[in-house]
Amino acid sequence: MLSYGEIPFTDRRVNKEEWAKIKPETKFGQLPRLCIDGIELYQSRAICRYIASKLNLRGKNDKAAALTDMWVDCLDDIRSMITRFYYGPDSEERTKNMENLKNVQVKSVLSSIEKVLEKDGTTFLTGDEVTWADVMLFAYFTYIGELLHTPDILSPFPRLSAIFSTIKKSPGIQKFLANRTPSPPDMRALFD
Ligand SMILES: N[C@@H](CCC(=O)N[C@@H](CS)C(=O)NCC(=O)O)C(=O)O
Repeated sequence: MLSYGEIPFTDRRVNKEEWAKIKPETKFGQLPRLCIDGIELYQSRAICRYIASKLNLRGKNDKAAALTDMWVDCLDDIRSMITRFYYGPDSEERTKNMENLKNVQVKSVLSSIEKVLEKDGTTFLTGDEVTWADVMLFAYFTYIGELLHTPDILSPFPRLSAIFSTIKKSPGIQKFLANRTPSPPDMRALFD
């Protein structure tokens, strides 16, 4: 969200040892944390929503903002459906679940969402203007594409793909992608 809005920031990553030192001083014992405007903010969606407010991406009125929040929660459900199994230890059950998520469950949810977009006939998730839900769609599906090793996961869904591409082409995201630290093939390595 910060990159999309071209708001300069310091992206501080911590290793396991640093995290053990920092954790007790965090509000809920978790990251991410955003220090901004004299406040210390936790919870990723609350953080993104705050930045979205600064960028006028919450939706043009209360109804549009509610629909935008709805889409963000809907996308977050897909992320959580995957991460629930992804971050578990290797097992036959995990392999089976991941295959099923990749080949059946995620496609089925995406197909339902694509139908909703077709029916609504809007360019973006909430109407014809970009909102933070569209930026989150890009962020979530970049992450999900990496988790499932299927970067083209949205390609069978033209409306979702079009939103993803529009956000990807924005100057802030192009800069972010050019400078981004590559993710490891198995994201569980980040927590070793
Ligand atoms: N609901 C929180 C979840 C945050 C969360 O689960 N953070 C994990 C990393 S992804 C964490 O800080 N884990 C370290 C720990 O629990 O020690 C959010 O969206 O920010």
